[in-house]
Amino acid sequence: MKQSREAGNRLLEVALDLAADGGHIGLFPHERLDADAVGAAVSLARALRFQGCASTVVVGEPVPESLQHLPGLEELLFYDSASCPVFDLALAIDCHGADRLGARAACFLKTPLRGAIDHHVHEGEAGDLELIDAGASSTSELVFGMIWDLELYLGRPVFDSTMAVLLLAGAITDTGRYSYSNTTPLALRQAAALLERFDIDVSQLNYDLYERTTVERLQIKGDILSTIRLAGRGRILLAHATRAMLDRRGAPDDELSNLASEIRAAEGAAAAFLLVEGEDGSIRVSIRSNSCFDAAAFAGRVGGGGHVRAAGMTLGDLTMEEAETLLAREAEAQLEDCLNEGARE
Ligand SMILES: [Mn+2]
Repeated sequence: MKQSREAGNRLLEVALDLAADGGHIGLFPHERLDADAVGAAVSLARALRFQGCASTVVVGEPVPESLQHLPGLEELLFYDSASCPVFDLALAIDCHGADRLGARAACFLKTPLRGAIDHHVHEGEAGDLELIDAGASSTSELVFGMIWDLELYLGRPVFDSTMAVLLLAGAITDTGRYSYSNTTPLALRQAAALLERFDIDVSQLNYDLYERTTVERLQIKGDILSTIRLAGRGRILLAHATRAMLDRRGAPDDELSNLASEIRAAEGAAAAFLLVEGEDGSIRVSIRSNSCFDAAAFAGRVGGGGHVRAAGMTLGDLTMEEAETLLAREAEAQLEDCLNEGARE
């Protein structure tokens, strides 16, 4: 906690120095934008801009339809390899570095001075300009802390209503509406502070983030739930969506990962896997876990990552059937191991 505050303050110092020198900061949220990545990035960019520091959020894809209700998105810069500037400081947001930036990695790496703000589990020491805190419920929580400290330092308000909605959206989605085990007193206090200061329609925000749906989405949800199969004596649940299934319903695949959490809710489930076929034929896997099953460790073995209870990875060169069989076998083995370990302790 103390360390992450120091790292945040270090980042702010560098940013304010850059502001004085006419510097330019680039913020790079991870690909497959979610509310936390975009909310944290845009909020921090605004806060820095108000201090006179040119700040640009560089994205590689249009904001998914499900997030277009968020404010402040008009300022996003769409990445274009020809025009991507060299920044004075480049920050990876809600990810640790270039590997989750897709095509923007080259642009990010072009800037010699780089840092990150992230709450995903990461091996190894954080660098000087890296605020990495796996104990934080969201990157929005970390950015809230930075802006809060900036206000204390400057002695005047920095938050605005756009940041308030964005940071709340990031916190709400990353904590599953303050229901996941990562929900901390701090996350709730931050929400309270934002609601005290700004007139936010929480009910509308929750509807926009969670409830708004379409008939196509309800149908594809039904299709996917009907594919659930069991492994590991019923403790591992796997479900999938092929391209053909998505195309048949004309459903976008941008918010299916919530379904993985729904599947995990089945009584007795230790781990839930949702496999979604991408347009390039690769298979994106969302993992949600209960009990001793470490989703981040599982995903990490094949280049994925995330959190203990929620992680993801991508598999290539496998059919859906092969991928499910492989995941079922590997997950059974990991579950056996962690159950045995627990029994020995
Ligand atoms: Mn996040």
